[in-house]
Amino acid sequence: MKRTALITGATSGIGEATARLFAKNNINLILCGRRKEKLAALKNELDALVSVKTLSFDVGNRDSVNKHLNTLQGTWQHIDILVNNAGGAHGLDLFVDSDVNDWEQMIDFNVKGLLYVSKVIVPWMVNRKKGQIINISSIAGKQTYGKGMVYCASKSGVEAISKGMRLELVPHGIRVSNIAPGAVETEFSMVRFKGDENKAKSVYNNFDPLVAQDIADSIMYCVNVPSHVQIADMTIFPAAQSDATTIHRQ
Ligand code: 8X3
Repeated sequence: MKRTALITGATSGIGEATARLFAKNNINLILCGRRKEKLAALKNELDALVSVKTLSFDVGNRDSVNKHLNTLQGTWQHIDILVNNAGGAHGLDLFVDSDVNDWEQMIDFNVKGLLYVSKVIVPWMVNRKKGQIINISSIAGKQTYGKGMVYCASKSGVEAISKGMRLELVPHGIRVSNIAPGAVETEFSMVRFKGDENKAKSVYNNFDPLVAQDIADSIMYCVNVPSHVQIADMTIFPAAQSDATTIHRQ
């Protein structure tokens, strides 16, 4: 039987690449994101392969999350795979110089948004006694770096949530995978640097960064392992990276 996946942050980067890969692998899709036109374009592209539903909302807005996810009825509630991917970094500044609005966004999206979405979907998985949750964390969740304190804190939060979910959900037949990428060239740095293209590009200068497809492939691996296997944690770097702040550029 075809599985169904719900992906947050499906309009770009890792979420979009995962949507395409899941469709190719015959997994029905519920695509969530803020940009309606991008969701519609993706649905249009993937409709020929699988059933696709789109929901446009902001994961950081609890009422909106509840309202939109609760429009899912019948078999659309039979979600086999939840990919908690929405989130991002805002700013790269010393704490004393950082903007409180940036903190709020990172905590609202990366931590609270993931929790709001999961609060609706997980009970449906518990009822069916099956499901897989893939939480997209970051190397920043495992290693704190200067100027990234709040982003790192938000991703440490994701790491803690993945561990907590696993403790509570394994008895219900639900597997939880935490994926922590290093440097992936997506819109990530454009968002972090608020549209400053030069700054964003310089993050990926003089080495081969990961691309969204690399992480989509890892997610695909996690959801394709046999049912007795649970990938608890994956950290994925480009070949040139050795920790959060060490990249061999040439
Ligand atoms: C993205 C990786 O190293 O910029 O989460 O924090 S990093």
